[in-house]
This record gives sequence, C-alpha cells and structure tokens, in this order.
Amino acid sequence: MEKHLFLGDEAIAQAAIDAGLSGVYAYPGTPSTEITEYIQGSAVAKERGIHCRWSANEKTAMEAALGMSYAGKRALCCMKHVGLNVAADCFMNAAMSGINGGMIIISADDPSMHSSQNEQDNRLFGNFAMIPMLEPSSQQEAYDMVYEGFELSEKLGYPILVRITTRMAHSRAGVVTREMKAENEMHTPGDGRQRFILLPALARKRFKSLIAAQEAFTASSEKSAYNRYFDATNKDLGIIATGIAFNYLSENYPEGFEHPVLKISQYPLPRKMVEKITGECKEILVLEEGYPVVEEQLKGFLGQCLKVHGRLDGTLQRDGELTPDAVGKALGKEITGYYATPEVVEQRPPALCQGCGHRDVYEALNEVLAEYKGAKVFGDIGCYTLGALPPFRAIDTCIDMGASVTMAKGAADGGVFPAISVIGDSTFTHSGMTGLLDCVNENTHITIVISDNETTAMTGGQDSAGTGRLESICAGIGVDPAHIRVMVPLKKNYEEMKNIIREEIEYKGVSVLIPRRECIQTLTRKKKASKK
Ligand SMILES: Cc1ncc(C[n+]2csc(CCOP(=O)(O)OP(=O)(O)O)c2C)c(N)n1
Repeated sequence: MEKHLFLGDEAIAQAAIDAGLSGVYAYPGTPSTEITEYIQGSAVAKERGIHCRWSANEKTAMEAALGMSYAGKRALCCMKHVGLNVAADCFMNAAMSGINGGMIIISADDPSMHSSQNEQDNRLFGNFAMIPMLEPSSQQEAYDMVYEGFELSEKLGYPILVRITTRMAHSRAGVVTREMKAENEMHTPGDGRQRFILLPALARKRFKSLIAAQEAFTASSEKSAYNRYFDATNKDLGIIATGIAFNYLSENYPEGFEHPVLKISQYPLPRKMVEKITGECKEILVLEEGYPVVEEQLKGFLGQCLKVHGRLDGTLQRDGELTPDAVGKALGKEITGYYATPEVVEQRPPALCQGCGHRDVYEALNEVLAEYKGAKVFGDIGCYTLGALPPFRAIDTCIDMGASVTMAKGAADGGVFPAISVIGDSTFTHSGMTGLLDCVNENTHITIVISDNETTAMTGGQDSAGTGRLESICAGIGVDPAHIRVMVPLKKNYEEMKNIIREEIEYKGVSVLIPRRECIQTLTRKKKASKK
C-alpha cells in the first residue's frame, strides 16, 4: 500500500493498471485526456505491454476495448462526455452483448463547459443503456471503484460506466493504492456466438437478459459500499447527494451532518435506501452535478406526495457546475465566498498562439473570401475554432467533430458558394474522412481546408492519427490528386496560398487544401527536450 497525490484521472489510470489492465483505448478530450497519458507514461504499463496508443475516435476506441474484453482481458475506454455520442452505437450495443473480460468506460463530463461544446450529463446515457454506473465523490473512491470495477463488470457480465466531472478529473488528493494484480489470461467467451451476434432473433434474447439483469444491478447498488446512509436527528430535511456533490456537502458540515444524508455513488438507484430517506424526512434536497437525473427519477417515483428540491425548482441553479458555496446556499447557510473566483484574475478570451499556422490560414482565406459575397466557412473543433473570434471572425459554424465537411456539403447542395470547410488534421481522421467520401461520391463543389499542425493541439499535443498520410488518405478516398494542394502557411507564402485557394474555389468538384506547419507549442517542446 502506497499513498500518492493523484489527480482523479491519475487515480483512475493507476487503479486500472493495478487491477490487471491489458489495454486502454481512448481519444483525447478534456477532462479525460490525462488518464491515457498517465498509462502511456507508466513504466509498469510499458513493461507489461499494456495497449495505450490513441485511437482515431471514440467509436473505434470503444469497439477495440470491447474486442479486448471479448478476448477475456480487462479493458478501459476513456473519453470526454461528447465522445460518448460518437461511441454511442457501440455503447448501447455492448450493453446488449455484455462483456467477457471486465470493461470500464470512463465518461468525463464537463458541466459549465470549461472546454466543451455542450454540458450533457452522461448518467442519462448509462440509464439509457441500462448498465451499472459508478460516480466517485473523491479521488480515493475513483481509485477504488476502478480497481474493484473490473471485477464487478465480470461478475455482473456487463460494461460499467464510470462518470466523473471536471473537478474530480483535475483536482488532486491523497490516494492509497492497492496490490497489483496479474492480467487475465486470454479466453474467448464460450457463448460468444449467442451473445456477441446481435441478429434480431439473438438480440431479442439479449434484451430480455438485460432487462432481467436490472434486479441484480439494483441489488448490487443496494449493498454497495459506495452508497451510504448517514442518519441525523433533524428530519425536516433529507439530503440525497451524488458523486462529487457529496464532497461539496461534506465541506459544508465539517462537524457532521445535521440532516439525514443518502450518498449515492452507484447506480441504478438503490431503491430501498431512497425509500428509507424519503419515508423518514419531510422534504428532500437533491444535490447532483449535471442534469437533475435523480431529482426527476424521484419525482417520477413519488409524484406530488413529497417535496423534492433541487435544480428543477430553482433551489440550485439549473445549469453549470456545483460548488461548495452553491450547495451551502441551497442549505440556507451563510456563504463565505471562499470558492468564488477572485477578482484579481482577469477574464481573458482564448486566442490562437502567436506563430500558429492556423493564423496564416485564416488571414489568407479571409482575404480571398472578401472577393466572394456568398462565402460561408464551416468550422470544426480544435484550436482553429478560435478563428471564430476577433481578429479573424473567419468561421460561420462549429457543431461537432467532422461537421465542417458534411455541413459544407449540405450547404453546397443547397446552393451556397463557395462552401468552405476548415478542419484540423486530428478532427479529419476522427470524423471528417467519411464525410469526404460523401463529397467524392457526389462530386460536390466544395473546398476542404485540412489545417495540418501534425498534432492534436487543442488537448495538449497528442499524436494525430493521419500524420504524414493525409494526402494519400484523401487520394485513397477518391479526391483527384490534382486537387489535393499542400502549402506552407507562412506570411511569405500568402500570394501563393491565395492563388491556390482561388483556383480551388473555382474548381467545380472536391478540392482539399492542406496548409501544413507544425504546431508552435509541440515544436517548442521538442526544441526544449532536445536541449536537455
Ligand atoms: C467528440 C469529441 N471528442 C473529443 C473532443 C476534444 N477535442 C476537441 S478538438 C480536438 C482535436 C483537435 O485536433 P485537430 O483537429 O488536429 O486540431 P488542433 O487543435 O491541432 O488545431 C479534440 C480531441 C471533442 N470536442 N469532441
């Protein structure tokens, strides 16, 4: 047993290694990225040959993790909340097939959207797939849940969704680690043909099994060490606190709870425990990070019989992160403002780095597009999304990864000219390639700019799946090589860049422009490292 000061992400990574992990499969995304990076840097993981290379996207990651589980090994799959939308097809169906080796899926949700395009609460996805979920209230619990979670997954026969949020992922606390286990031996499922082939006749049976398994899932929640009832004398109010909200609640009661508290960190909801607190207390306050998931379930259980307070009735704000202060306010406590952002910290909008190649791409593009009245630029997700802000104001949309290509296609189909897509190299291989095939198949009049900085910069400079092969990927998909144009985005090349952009806008078919210059941050890091 050793004690470490771990980020929540690091606690999860170390727990997975200690539990006999054979592979982590992931695509970067804040606040989940550090889990995989920790495993990539772990000497034990290297020695054991634990798989830890980045996947092309979250769907390929989850399918590979399920494949490793099929082989009997323990697999971890990590992503930010919106990644689960990408992986949803596999996610929902892995709940139908079940698993073989233990499988844990980490969803790192980002309430308040510190670096995300929405604030979805993936506990709803867990409920949707009808699989067990764990939601740690501390870094130690994050470690314990993952360490024990593989065994739980194997015992119940289903993948487990572990839901964390930004503060859990990115704050540190002392974590006691446990003994390191051996990896599972390879063993494919004896009943694989029945379980893993989701043909309708077989899938119907599997869905009945999943429904039948709900009882075992609830029984497991009911006796889980992570769900706890804390009794107290003042029963005018009962508090249900889930995940990290329990931590915030505890900060408000350093001397012990005044009201009965039900801590929930394992789902489905432990029904008997919920009935106990709602039966004993006059009113209920629900504290949860994200959507009012439990609050809505309680109202569903009990209708109007019980007063339930939370995010739905305005006791807590409807959106955004909870804080200990927000929880204190909901409890009628005096707020010290300890957790408020001090005013000395000036709010600054994010901006593209000085020396970033995306800047040169936008400057040249803006100059050319000033010549075209109807031009629309469909943006995507990455550092280059900052081209939406001044001084560039260069993009008109940013919806989800890969959407620049397909939205530009639809708009071109609808008559927009010129329809330009701007996408990063990693986003292109994540979700842009399939849209490009649609364009090629219909010879869409479109200009796609893959702004290639040879890394996944937005999330800290991870490897990008298509580095060195973007031209051949595009040619392989069917783009005419004469209309795959590579350029170096530097001021001295502006005239040449602008000429190429004009030529390809006028070409009545699919053009791919690849401005390529290494990210200034990764370049600086490499230079520093070589000096050491
Ligand atoms: C579905 C989904 N997965 C992951 C992310 C996190 N994320 C945002 S942009 C990005 C990749 C950016 O890389 P690239 O396209 O190469 O552009 P760069 O930031 O390097 O300019 C990632 C991983 C996300 N927003 N959505």
